[in-house]
Amino acid sequence: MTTNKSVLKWLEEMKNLLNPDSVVWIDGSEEQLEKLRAEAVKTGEMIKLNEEKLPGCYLHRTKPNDVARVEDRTFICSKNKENAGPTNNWCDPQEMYKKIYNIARGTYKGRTMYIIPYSMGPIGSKIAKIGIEVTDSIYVVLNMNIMTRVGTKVLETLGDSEDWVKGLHAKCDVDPENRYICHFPEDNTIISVNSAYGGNVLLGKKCFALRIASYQGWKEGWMAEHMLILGLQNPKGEIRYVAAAFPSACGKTNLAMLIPPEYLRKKGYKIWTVGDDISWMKIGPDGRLYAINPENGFFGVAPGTNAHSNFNALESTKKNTIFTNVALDLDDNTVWWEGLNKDLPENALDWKGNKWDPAKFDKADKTTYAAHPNSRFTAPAKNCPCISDEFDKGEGVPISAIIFGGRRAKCAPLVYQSKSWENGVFVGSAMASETTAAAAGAVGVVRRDPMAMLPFCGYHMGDYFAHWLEMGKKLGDKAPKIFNVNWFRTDDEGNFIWPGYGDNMRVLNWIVDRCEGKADATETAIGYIPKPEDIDLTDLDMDMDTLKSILKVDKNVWSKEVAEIEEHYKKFGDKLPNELKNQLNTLKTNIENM
Ligand code: OXD
Ligand code: MN
Repeated sequence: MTTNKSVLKWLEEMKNLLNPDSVVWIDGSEEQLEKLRAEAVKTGEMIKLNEEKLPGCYLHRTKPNDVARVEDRTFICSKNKENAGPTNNWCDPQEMYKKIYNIARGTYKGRTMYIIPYSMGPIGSKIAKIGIEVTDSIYVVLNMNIMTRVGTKVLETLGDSEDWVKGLHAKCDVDPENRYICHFPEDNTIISVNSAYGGNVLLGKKCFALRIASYQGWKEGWMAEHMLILGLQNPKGEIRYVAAAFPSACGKTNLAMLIPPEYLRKKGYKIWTVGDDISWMKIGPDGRLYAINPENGFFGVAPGTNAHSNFNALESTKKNTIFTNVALDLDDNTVWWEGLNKDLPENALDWKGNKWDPAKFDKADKTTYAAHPNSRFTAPAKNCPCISDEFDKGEGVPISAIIFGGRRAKCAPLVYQSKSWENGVFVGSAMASETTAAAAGAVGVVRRDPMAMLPFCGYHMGDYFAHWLEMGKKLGDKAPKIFNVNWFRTDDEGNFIWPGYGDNMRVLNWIVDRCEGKADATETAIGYIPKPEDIDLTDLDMDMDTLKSILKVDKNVWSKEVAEIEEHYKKFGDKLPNELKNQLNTLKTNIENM
């Protein structure tokens, strides 16, 4: 398939290490993929779903101990511990290579080694990069085929270049005690053992497109961010692009595929999806920031996805999709998950493959759920009814605004604009949210998650902040404006006040208007908030006072917030850029003077 010496040399090493019975190059042809699907069905690795209702769709179940990313077993193995920083687990690279090679050694015996050449980003794009993943899992091959661009063309594009990322995945015994997801940024290498769950084994996604790529971006002067990208089309047909970072499972996929409220649709407003999870951004020839979505599909959380919350995502899953850990409706061989609809299936298997009893279903008890709370769909992006024309083009889209956000019941207002790029970097660096089911561990705890990159930044986060500031200097007055949103303010009973979903379009419109100099704002201690009358409430059951309540910046809440940010910043020690220290001091003074 290739004469690239660096590729062949590494593959030889991998073969010697893993000892497979056979080796198969993934060429990307439908014929080969179809054979693999048939094999996976034969061995029970995948279940073929109803061909009429869900053509080309399959269900896969992971082991119950392997259902989410494992941050405590994820390592950044830079030569120098300091370079991994305070937010990553670190291990000396030589020690870690030794440890995981010992775990992986010989484990492909009796199995096939699949070699997947893949491109993150449209093949040949100047912003795209190439990786090669070896795996012993057909599920991984088929998911990678949806999530990235795979096959012969990728190798042709790579040619003799040594600029590619090595990825080794070995399923081993799926033993959680010996599970390691390791990144060697200085070697462009990823190794994942003892897992078969998407986020840990689809190495193009979090491992390459965020952890390794963030490091590459730092070294090469670009950015790899945990951001959706959307295009907002106005009635004149103009499209403005926005990138937005939210911690896992805060509704990124929903925002990326938003359907505007009817009265705005009638006027001609529309959202186009470029990406739902990751954005690679480079400064273009005109000095603006251009973004591509390096992925080719959506690895979305299934529970809660329905025709109201995300019609476009649901549509995307209707063909050629792989479902993981959802319930199987035996009546018609389709899938089901909590929140899909109100009709609990009478005759279904739960995500573990056991008979499910709808009578025992208790919303408050997740152990009674039919689908795992972090069950997923892997759907081709081209299935999405609102996929942008720009999605498959390599040039990227010019970004007008960057949005940060998180789940904050009481703190951040519905939306505010930072006062400058530096101030925006400060806002991103202090981001916080409640944890969700996307990562293993406690759910519902508030944690700081700078730029939503806490689990994904492949180097010292202090350096990462400095890189953001540096990018701002390069961009100058062409820099995107930076905003913060919070859809999750709650009332005293804990109910969400803002309706969210499609109605978030009302906030996006204000953001884009601000970028175009068309909307007014009120300066507050934390940034610019909208004049309440500038958030259009047409057709919404919300009065001005309620809107004002979620635009409010509360002195007591923010004094506490400042103290917490001070604590959070201590972690970064000397690496915390002075600009951010100054930003924090300014905020502190502003709040004191409120
Ligand atoms: C995801 C995440 O996208 O956990 O899966 O962020
Ligand atoms: Mn994500």
